[in-house]
Amino acid sequence: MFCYQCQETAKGTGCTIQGVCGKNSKLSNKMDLLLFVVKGVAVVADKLHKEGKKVGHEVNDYITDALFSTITNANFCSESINIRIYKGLKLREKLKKEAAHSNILLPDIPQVEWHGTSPGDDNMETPAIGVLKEKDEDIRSLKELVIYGLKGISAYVQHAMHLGYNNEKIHIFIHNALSRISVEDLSVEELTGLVMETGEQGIMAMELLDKANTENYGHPQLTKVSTGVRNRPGILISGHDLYDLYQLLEQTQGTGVDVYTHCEMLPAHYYPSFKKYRHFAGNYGGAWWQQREEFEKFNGPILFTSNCIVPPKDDAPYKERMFTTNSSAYPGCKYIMADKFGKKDFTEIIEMAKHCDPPQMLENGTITGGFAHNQVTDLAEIIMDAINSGTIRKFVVMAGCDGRMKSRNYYTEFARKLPSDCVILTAGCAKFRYNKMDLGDINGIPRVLDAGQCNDSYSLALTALTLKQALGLKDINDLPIVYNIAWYEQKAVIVLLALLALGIKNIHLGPTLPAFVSKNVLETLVKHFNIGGITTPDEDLKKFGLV
Ligand code: FSO
Ligand code: SF4
Repeated sequence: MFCYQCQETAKGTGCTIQGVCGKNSKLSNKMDLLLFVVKGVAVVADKLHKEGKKVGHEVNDYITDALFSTITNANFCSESINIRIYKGLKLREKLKKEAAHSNILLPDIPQVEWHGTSPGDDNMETPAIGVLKEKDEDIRSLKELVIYGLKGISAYVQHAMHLGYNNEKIHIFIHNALSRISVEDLSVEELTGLVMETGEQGIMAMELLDKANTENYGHPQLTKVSTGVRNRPGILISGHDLYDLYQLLEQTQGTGVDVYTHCEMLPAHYYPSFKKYRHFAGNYGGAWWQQREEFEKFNGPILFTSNCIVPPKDDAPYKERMFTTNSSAYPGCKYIMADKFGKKDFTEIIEMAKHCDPPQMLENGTITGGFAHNQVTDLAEIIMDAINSGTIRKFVVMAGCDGRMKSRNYYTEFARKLPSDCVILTAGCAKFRYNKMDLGDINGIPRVLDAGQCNDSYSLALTALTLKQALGLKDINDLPIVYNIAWYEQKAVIVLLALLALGIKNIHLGPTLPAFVSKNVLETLVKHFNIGGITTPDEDLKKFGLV
């Protein structure tokens, strides 16, 4: 195996024996094979698009789901990856028939020609396909950067699609980008262009999901979320899919079971439509990587609607209470399938919950959030007054992900040491490093403004554009905003590419720079965007002009 797609990759270079995330080499190789098959489907779909043929929605569904299933911590189930491999081969053959019918010539490449062996064969003979097949380090780096960006886009688009929102242009781009990577001999310059285009599509994907979420559930509002527990059994829901949460809340009404959010589902509490459910009890625990300890204490069933799954220990008592859905899966855990209308039946989870003890209390406080673009626009006048009077001197975007590494204490320290005239803008699970600290407020504006999930980084970009307009600035980089972003997996990659596509410069990325960014690619990023890493909180506070 070779995988270097996330921040926690072994030795900061690549996992080669076993993934730090828990993915074993067999699963990793299988995911490489799935990506290989996905590329074949995309090549044929792209050819059909170019000849003006319509490609059915099953291709869009398949490719977004398959890419999402290979995101860090989304899917640990070899069997479910196998199913996707064979589904892809079948779909590709169907598309090839359509191409032949219209006399469309297809490239003669293994991704289009390979037929696999028998379904479920773990030792299937596979073509040489992994990341390292590309020998040129810079080309490999740029190709992987595009692929990781596409994985992030796929995740966001999938959540939007569940709510009935879609954008065909994004799918056509995904197919074309995968096809170009597979078929063409792209130069560094061409691939750099493709990376930037991926960022632009990332903005569209986040915009689509924002529209889907807000048109269905209203605009997030300033909200205090309880972190305590009640005395009834509960179901814990994690991940990012608001449609799953909606269905679960509907089905648990009047059952005597409460619903709690974990990690990236916390921002669901900010949406007006979810506030009406009296059994929507609060948020339980911290960031995704703390789940082993927290899930044990929760006592009730846990539903994963996307990443991030931490493989439970063999004897973990909560293992039999774990359920997955969408692109996520874990061996031995029950998978909840949607019917053809996207509806899910959560009866089994609810029935299980009824026989569980109520959650053990971990803490008893509140978390404040809900500062997505609409709420910030409502507060624009107060914020502008505070900027003009110098009460707010700087904003610091500290969006992104949290992770296990001790080095991430940097972000807690950084937030704690930030001068009192600075406000943090955040989104994603990175906030769990500082969102329970009392950092106070400025004229009633909390010093941590949480826009929501990682995809709500889109809101942070809109906030920056609103401020730029209000301050009459020509360049977004003239704003009093510093970017100090934490990354972990591929959704953070697309957020980063989207910010670059918006022309945002001077982004600091940590706790370490991506292993998949080669020396030369990094030099290009530094030259054009002045991207940098992090050092220590004290040094960086000085370097960023905050103290
Ligand atoms: Fe975090 Fe996990 Fe949202 Fe990611 S829970 S790390 S970037 O999946 O998606 O912020
Ligand atoms: Fe390693 Fe990250 Fe890949 Fe898992 S996802 S195998 S931790 S690089």
